[in-house]
Amino acid sequence: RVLRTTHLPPVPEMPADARTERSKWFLCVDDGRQWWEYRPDAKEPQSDLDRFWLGQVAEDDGTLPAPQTVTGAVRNSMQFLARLQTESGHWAGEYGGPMFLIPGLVIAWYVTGRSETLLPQAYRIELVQYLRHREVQPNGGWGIHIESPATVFGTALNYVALRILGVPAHDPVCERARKVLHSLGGATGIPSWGKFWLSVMNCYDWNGLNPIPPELWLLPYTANPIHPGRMWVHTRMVYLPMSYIYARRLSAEAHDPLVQALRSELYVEPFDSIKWSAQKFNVCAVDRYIPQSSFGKLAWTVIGMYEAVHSTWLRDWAVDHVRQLCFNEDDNTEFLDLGPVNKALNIIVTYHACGADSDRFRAHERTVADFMWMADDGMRMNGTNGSQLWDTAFIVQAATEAQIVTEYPDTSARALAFLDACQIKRDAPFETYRQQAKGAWPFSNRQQSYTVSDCTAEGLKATLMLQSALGSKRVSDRRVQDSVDVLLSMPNRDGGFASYEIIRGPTWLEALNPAEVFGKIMIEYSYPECTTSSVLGLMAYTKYINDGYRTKEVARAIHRAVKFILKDQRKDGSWYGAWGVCFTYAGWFAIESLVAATGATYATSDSLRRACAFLVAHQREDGGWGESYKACEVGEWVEHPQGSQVVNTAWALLALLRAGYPDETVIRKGVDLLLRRQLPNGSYRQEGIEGVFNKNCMISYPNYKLYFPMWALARYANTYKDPKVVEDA
Ligand code: LAN
Repeated sequence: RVLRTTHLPPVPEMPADARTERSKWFLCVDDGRQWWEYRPDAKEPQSDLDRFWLGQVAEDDGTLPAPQTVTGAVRNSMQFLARLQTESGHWAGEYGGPMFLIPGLVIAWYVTGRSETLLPQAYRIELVQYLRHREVQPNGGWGIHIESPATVFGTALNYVALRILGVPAHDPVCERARKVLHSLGGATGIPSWGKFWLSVMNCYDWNGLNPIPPELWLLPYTANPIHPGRMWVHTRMVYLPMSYIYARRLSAEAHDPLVQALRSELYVEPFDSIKWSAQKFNVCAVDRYIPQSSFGKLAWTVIGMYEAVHSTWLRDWAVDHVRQLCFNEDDNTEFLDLGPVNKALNIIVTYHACGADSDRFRAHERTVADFMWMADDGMRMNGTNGSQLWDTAFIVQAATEAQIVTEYPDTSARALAFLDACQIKRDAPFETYRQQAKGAWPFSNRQQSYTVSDCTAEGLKATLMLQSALGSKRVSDRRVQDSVDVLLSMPNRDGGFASYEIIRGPTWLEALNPAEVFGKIMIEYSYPECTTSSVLGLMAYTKYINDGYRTKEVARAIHRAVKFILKDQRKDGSWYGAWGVCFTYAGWFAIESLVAATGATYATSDSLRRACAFLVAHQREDGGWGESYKACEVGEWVEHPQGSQVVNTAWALLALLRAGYPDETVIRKGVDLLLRRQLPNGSYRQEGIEGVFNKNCMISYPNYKLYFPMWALARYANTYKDPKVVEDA
C-alpha cells in the first residue's frame, strides 16, 4: 500500500546557511490558541513577547530599579511577566524538549504530498536550524530529549527528518549523525516507535514490528482488562491511528529516490539482506529503558501468531471502526488532538481515508502551527499545543500570594478572562472513552479540551483566588460546581489522583508495554502532584464558595487523598516527582496539601519534619538546590552537574516555608541565591531542563524560571515581613 501517490519533484536541497530573518517572526494568538507567523515584508515592530523568545530582550535595559527589599525583587519579576502576557490573557511559551516529535510530523508531511500549508518553507528552514542546534556535542546525533546522550531513536529519526527537509547526505551534520548511528549498530535496533515511523517511510519492513492489531478496539469494554479504552489516554490515542496505518501497511513509494537513499544510509548492512522478522525485539542497549519481560515477549509472540492468520473481514471491520474513532478524536478537539504524536498520525490516517483535498485534511493542516514554536535556536515541535492554562494558573497564584494583582488591573482582568474562556463547557460529543470534560480545565486550551485532574484544580484555584482579589465574578458558582464534579469523578481507589482519568486497567498491563523507551505508560497511576493539586482545588472551592454542594463528598475526597500522599512518602522523607525534576518538585506539592488539608505543622507532624530534613540535607553550599534530570530515570536524588538551579531552589523554598521550617538562615541562603540570579530586567537565565514524562523523556518548562522564584520570594517576604535585599551590617 502506497502513501504518497502523487508524483512530486525531489525536495530541493537546503543550503547549510538557510535561515529566516529573526525580526520577522510574530506570535499570533486567538482565544487561547497560539502560533508563529513569518512575515518577511512586515514593517511593524515585534512585541516584547516575540523578542523575548527570539533572544532579543536585553537582560539589563535600565528601566527597573535595583530591588531594595525582597518585595522589590518580586515586583521586578511581575513587571517582566506583565510584558509577556498575550492578548488572549494567557502566558505563552516554548514547550519543547522531546526529540522524537519533529520526525513524525516531517514524515507525515512527506508521505501526504508535502503541502506548503502543512509545513511552510519558513518553518522547514527553522526546523533544520533547530536540529542543527540540538546535535549532541561533541560527536553528533540526537537523543530522546535535548539533554540526552545520542540514541538510535533520536539519531535515526532526526536524520531522516533532516534528509526529508533537504539537507544533503554529505552535509557534516548528516555525516556525524551517520557515524554515531552506525557505531550504535545502525537503525535495525531502533525502538518500536522508530520502527513504526521508518516503516511509514518505507525504510524499515512492517515484518520487523510487533503487530498493532486494530481488532483490540472491537473487544467488549466491560470486564475486559485489555480493551485499549482502559489504557493511559496517551498510549491508546497513539496506538489507535498506528493500528490503522499498520493494518493497511501504509508506506511511501519504494522507488522514491529519497527512500532508496535512506535505505542505504541508515544501516550497517545492505537493506535487502536484513532479516526483518528477527528485529521485533531488537532494541539498542543505549535506547532501552524498560527491560523486556519474558511475559511481554510471550504475549507479543502470541499476538504475532494471530497476525499471521487474521481474518480479512474482521480486519476491515476493525479498520473502519478505528478510522471512525480517529475522526471522533479530531472532531472532539478541533483537530488539535491529544498531543503531537497522534496529531501527526491522524494526519496520515485522514490523508489515506479522505484525500488531501478533503475538508478534514485541510482542517488538520491549519492546526499544525499550534504545535510549532519559534525561538532563537530555530523551530521545534512542542510537547502539546502549548502550556497556556498551566502557566497562567501558576502566575496568577504567585501574583495573588504576592498581593500585587490589584496593582496590575489590566493584566489581572485579562488573565481572568482567559481562565473563564479556558474552562471546558461541554463533554466530548464523540465517543473516544473520555473522562467527564464539562467543568474541567485543560493543560493548554479549551479547544483541545482534554480534562486533566491537576489542571482542573489549578485552573479552579487560580480563578477563585483572582475573582476574590479583584472582587469580580466571571465564572458562575454553577460552573464551579461543574469543576467540583470533575474532581470528584477522579479519585482512584487508593485515594490519589491520576493525570487524565481514573485508573481503568490492571497493573500487569505494564508488562505488555511495547514502547521500550517509556516507563509507566500502559495505565494511569496516582501521583502526589496531581493529588495535591486536586486537594487544594477542592479546598479552594470550600473556602471561596462553600455553598453546601457535595460537601461530604468533598471532605471525604480530601481525607482519602491525604492518606495517599502520606503513604506515598518514602522512608527518607521524599516524594518522587513524575512530571517535574524531581524530588524538589513532588516534595513541594506534597507539603502544600499536607499542611493545607490537615493543619499539620513542623512541630506536630513527623511526616513534615522528615520531608524538610530531606530537602535541607540536599541544600548546596551556595544556598540553592539543583537536581539533574537523571533523578527521574533512576528514582534517586542526583545532583545537577551545573550546580544549583533556580527552579529547584524555588520549589524547595516554597516547601520549607509552607512547612514552617524553623531555621530562617537555611531559607535565607536559598532566597539569596534567587536574588543573586535575578537579572536587572526581572527575569532569570535559562538553566537545566525542568520537566519529565514517562520517567525517561524530559520536557522544557522555560516559564518556570520566571514565576516560581517570584512565588518563593513572595512567600518569604510574607513570612518574614519583607526583609531587605542586603541585610544591614
Ligand atoms: C504533560 C504535560 C503536563 C502534565 C502535568 C499537568 C504537569 C501533570 O501533572 C499531568 C500530566 C501532564 C498533563 C502531561 C502528560 C504527558 C504529556 C502530555 C506531558 C508531559 C506533555 C507531553 C506529554 C506527551 C505524552 C508527549 C507526547 C509523547 C508521547 C509518549 C505520546
